[in-house]
Amino acid sequence: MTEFPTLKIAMVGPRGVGKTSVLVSMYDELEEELADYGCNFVAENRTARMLNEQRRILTTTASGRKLRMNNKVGIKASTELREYDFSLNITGNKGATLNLQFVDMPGEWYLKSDSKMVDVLSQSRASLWVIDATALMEDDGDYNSSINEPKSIYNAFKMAFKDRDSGRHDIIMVLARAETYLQQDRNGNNRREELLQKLSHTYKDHIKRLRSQLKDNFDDLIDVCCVETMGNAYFSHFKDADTENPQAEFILDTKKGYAPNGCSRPLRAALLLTLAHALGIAKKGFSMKKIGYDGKHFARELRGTIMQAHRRREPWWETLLRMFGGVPLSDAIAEAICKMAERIKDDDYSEI
Ligand SMILES: Nc1nc2c(ncn2[C@@H]2O[C@H](COP(=O)(O)OP(=O)(O)OP(=O)(O)O)[C@@H](O)[C@H]2O)c(=O)[nH]1
Ligand SMILES: [Mg+2]
Repeated sequence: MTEFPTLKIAMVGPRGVGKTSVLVSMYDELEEELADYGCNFVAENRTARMLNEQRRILTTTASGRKLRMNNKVGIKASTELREYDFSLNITGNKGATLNLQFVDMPGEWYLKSDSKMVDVLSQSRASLWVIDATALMEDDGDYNSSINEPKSIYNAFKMAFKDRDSGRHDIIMVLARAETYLQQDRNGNNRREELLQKLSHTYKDHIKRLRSQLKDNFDDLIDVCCVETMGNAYFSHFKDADTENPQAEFILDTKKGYAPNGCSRPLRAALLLTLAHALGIAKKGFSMKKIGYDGKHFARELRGTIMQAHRRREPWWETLLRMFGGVPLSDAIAEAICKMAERIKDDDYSEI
């Protein structure tokens, strides 16, 4: 049996935006969600140990009353490249699995255009570009450049893909620390649309340039989703606002504690986009937002395409068959994929 290449996903973003935290919370949510689909999402031993340790820190941080972004509390800044390995298979089947690897690098590497970072990015199938939502939204976005460093990230993508002439790379923009803007007020409204508009407005030039320079590697849409990594941290103010190092301060909801929400969205997007492209159903302009309008329709289309590929004995079918351990195809795979797609809600994704 030939090995299915690992699906490699790079975590992208400067220091302290929450890359490592997103990974921890994503695993916590996804493990549960995929179990509902009859799938196993398993962290390799080393990965599980690393995640457990980081989760412990995140949970302790979330139990305080206040949090200041100064790297004195909470998850420590990453100092080396770490690979987080997972596998995905159907419960009860010993067949081959889909292997996933998230590569988490120190944010600093993005600022100094580290060559290892460029290599990782260029070899990845997708990237989760983590953006601190509070830097975009608060104080007129004055600190967005220094906190989210859009220019450095743009340069990183440019360096990674300028010499690559084929192969897709999906970018999923992940708005982290977003709970302040997703909570509902008394009238049931939230500030999600405002947040998405701010993102669009602030990043449109960078995205436009990325698209025009790297058009063979990027589709015209980039997916966006919001995540709540701790789920209980609400923005209060910027401390030392007039210095070079403004630090956001958050009030934590102690009753709620660590309550991640929406963190499985980025991986769901990466998985479904990979499947959709591999199976050829993703036409130009395809995005998770489009799927989001009608998850059931997408599931049906995906199921039909899988069947056709199976009949024609195309390689992707073989891969999918192995991924789900040789279970009678139509039922098990279509079922898992349908459930995954149907779960997508209208407000899960947006596009830029
Ligand atoms: N307010 C708030 N803070 C969070 C949240 N999730 C994580 N943090 C805090 O943000 C800090 C930085 O997060 P990390 O995940 O280490 O950031 P990173 O992008 O991996 O940073 P580097 O490793 O330095 O590149 C941590 O100390 C966490 O305690 C959240 O949802 N809200
Ligand atoms: Mg980190």
